[in-house]
Amino acid sequence: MTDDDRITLFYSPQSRATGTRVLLEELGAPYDLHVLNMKAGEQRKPAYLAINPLGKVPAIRHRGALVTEQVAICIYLADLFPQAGLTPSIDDPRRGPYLRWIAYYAASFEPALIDRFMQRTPAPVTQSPYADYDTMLGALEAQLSTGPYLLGERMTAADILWGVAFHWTMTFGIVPRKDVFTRYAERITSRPIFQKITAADAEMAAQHAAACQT
Ligand SMILES: N[C@@H](CCC(=O)N[C@@H](CS)C(=O)NCC(=O)O)C(=O)O
Repeated sequence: MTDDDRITLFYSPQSRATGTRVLLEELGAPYDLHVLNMKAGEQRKPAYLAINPLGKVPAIRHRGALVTEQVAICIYLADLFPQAGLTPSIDDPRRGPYLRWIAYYAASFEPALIDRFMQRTPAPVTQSPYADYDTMLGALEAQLSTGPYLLGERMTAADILWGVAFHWTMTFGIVPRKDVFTRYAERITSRPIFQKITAADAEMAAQHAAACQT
């Protein structure tokens, strides 16, 4: 293991980067945090915009290459540590559905979520990337009902992405607290690593808030 093998995670607590950190821990990956105080607007300063022009976290740097976008990072990291058993191999029949549901997160779920959160009138079903909100969520509900995990009996990196997402979207009241979603999210949020990162996030977020008051 060289220094170059360590992963740098551009991070802010209680954000979409939290799921990436949980995944890194579940994979047993060597990583360092590059923390941005988003309350102080550090993500919009030139230094970070030179790394990610969108000013968003998560982003990771590994062996000199930069990866942004949660779903790309999720696939990349799980493939990097196959020994952790969180990614179906390329010839595993679950590989296609695994990629499907990870892509679904960014391509269908998030656009629907933001439309719903902003109370915007969605595009007509034939032009909307996610058809309509109820259909988009209904497809997920049907898949999760086959459980316990998205792809059946074994947890994958996709479940970390989705479990953390259901947790925060239900907390914000954007996704309804249906039993199937609640039980699914709890499978991830009850894990010691999620609990540990949540506690560390609360502490870091409080420090960030305090730093803004001085
Ligand atoms: N498309 C990005 C979105 C990431 C994103 O929205 N991150 C939020 C944190 S939850 C962010 O960095 N917001 C800071 C800002 O826009 O100022 C992804 O999927 O990774």
